[in-house]
Amino acid sequence: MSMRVLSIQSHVVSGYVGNKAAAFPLQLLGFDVDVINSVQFSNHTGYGSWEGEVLQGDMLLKLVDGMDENGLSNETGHILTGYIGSESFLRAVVTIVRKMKVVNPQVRYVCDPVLGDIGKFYVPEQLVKIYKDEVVPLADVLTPNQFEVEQLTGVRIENINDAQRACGILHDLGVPLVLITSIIFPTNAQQSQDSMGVFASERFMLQNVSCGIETESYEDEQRILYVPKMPGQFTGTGDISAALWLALTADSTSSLAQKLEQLAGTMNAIVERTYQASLEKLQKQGISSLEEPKDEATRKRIVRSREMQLIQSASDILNPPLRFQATKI
Ligand code: PLP
Ligand code: PXL
Repeated sequence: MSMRVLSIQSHVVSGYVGNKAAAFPLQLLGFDVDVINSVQFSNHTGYGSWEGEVLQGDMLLKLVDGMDENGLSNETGHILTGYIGSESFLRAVVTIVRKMKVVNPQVRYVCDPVLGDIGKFYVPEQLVKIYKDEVVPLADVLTPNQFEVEQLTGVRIENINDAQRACGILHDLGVPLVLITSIIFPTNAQQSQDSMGVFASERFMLQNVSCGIETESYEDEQRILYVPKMPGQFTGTGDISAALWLALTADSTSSLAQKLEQLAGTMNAIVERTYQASLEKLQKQGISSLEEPKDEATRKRIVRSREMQLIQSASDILNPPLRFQATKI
């Protein structure tokens, strides 16, 4: 399989979200990354203020036309998309993915359907319908969080059965592999208060021949593991985990459980390192990390202290520490 990824995501000058979060781990793991910046901002929007420009859908199509003129998009093996803020840009992405899949049916589309997080949208709500009707059927791999799965399927996820059922609906829409990057079940004996579930579901199509008649059936394989939830809000974890999941699932030699364990091991190491670094930085600045910031400048310093320690985590990306065990459902 081609080791070239086309990653269409945000660029931030300072910090690690979007392409700044995805390109480094992919490159470290041996992928060539063709990078299209959907926005160029000074920093992520969690700071509350930023400057920069947004790429329009027609400009995205032009860039890919330019690649086509030089035969460059033929080499793409994987397309990765993350946060997309407008209908026109999402439609342009759909056009590009369709076109690339016609030229090369082997291209894998890994889609992080960024909509929002528990109870709130980051993007216009109209995008839900486009994701459901046009994007999900094109995706080979989908990496939603709990809120996004609920929006895309209409299933409220309160227990493992609900997660299974929701993934089944996404499989029915045409996506063979779903990773729910974080789930908090309201009640679950296996899940402690400060942990969250990471859930993977893969559908295998089976061809059966019986009495000369060919029929198709399927089998779903599902695995879950639980990781500790670090206190505080971190930005960019979803972007890093989608990139890592692209890399892990490009390799067909390991099992679904192993991939999930490697993903969670690396993510936990990165978030843990980020959390410790944040505590240290804030302590030096005389800010208690748990207190509600009294002013905007302090809040921005806290957000800054929580930028992902991505570069510092290179060895955990190359050699995922195995800290958690996935279980079969
Ligand atoms: N933190 C850890 C430890 C994880 O394993 C993952 C995903 O695998 C995430 C965070 C990503 O969570 P989210 O997509 O909600 O940012
Ligand atoms: O991590 C998602 C993301 C992507 N792009 C931009 C963002 C964020 C999160 O805040 O601000 C520009």
